[in-house]
Amino acid sequence: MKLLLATNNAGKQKEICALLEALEIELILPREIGLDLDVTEDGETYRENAALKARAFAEASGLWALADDSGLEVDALDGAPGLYSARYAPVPHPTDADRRGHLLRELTAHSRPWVARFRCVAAFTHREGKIYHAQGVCPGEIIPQERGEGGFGYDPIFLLPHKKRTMAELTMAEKNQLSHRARAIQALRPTLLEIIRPKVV
Ligand code: ITT
Repeated sequence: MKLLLATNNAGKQKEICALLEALEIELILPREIGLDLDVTEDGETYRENAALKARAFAEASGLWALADDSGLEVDALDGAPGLYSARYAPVPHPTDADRRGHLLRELTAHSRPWVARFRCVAAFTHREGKIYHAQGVCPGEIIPQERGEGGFGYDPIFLLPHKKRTMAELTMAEKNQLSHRARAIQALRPTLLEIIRPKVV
C-alpha cells in the first residue's frame, strides 16, 4: 500500500520517513509523482490545517495522504507564533533563520525562562474518506543563542531542559524519540496499520 507524505517541508519528510520506516508501507514524496501543491492553510486550528493538506494531496493523487501541521507556542507571547509559525517573520518568503531572528527580537522584552512547546497534528485520509487525526506535544524552552546543526526550523533555539541540549543538537533518531511529530505519528500508527497496511493472511 502506498502512502503519500502531504508536505513540502524537507525536514518533516525526512523525519516522517524515518518514523514510518519499519512499517510495510511504501512512502511516496510529492515530487516523486510530480505533484507540486501549495495548499492555503486558512483553518483556525492545527487540526483543520492538517485536514486541509491531507485532503488536498489525497484528492490530487488518488492515494492515501498523511499531513502534518505543526507550530511553536511561546507562553510569553501568548502562544505565538503557534499556527503562524511558518509565516512568522515580516518578510515575504521567510527562511528558518528569519523566523528564529524575529522570534528572538519579539522575546527580548520578556524575562526568561521563555517556556514553550512544539505541537503537531498529523492527519491522514483518502479522497472523500474519513480523516484520522492525532496530536503530539513536546515541551521545552527558547534560548537566545543558537546551538546545533540538526533538525530544521526553530530547533537550534529550542532547549530540552532535561537533556540540556537543543533539538538541533540531537541526532534525528534522538529527535524522533521525543518530538511533537514523533508523538503524533506514534499515536496514529495503530490506525495507519489497521487501515492502510494490507492484512497478512
Ligand atoms: P507543510 O505545510 O508543507 O507541511 P510547513 O513548513 O509550511 O510545511 P507548517 O505549516 O506545519 O509546515 O509550519 C510549521 C512551522 O513550524 C515550520 O515551518 C517550522 O518553522 C516550525 N516547526 C514545525 N515543526 C518543527 C520542528 O520539528 N522543529 C523546528 N521547527 C518546527
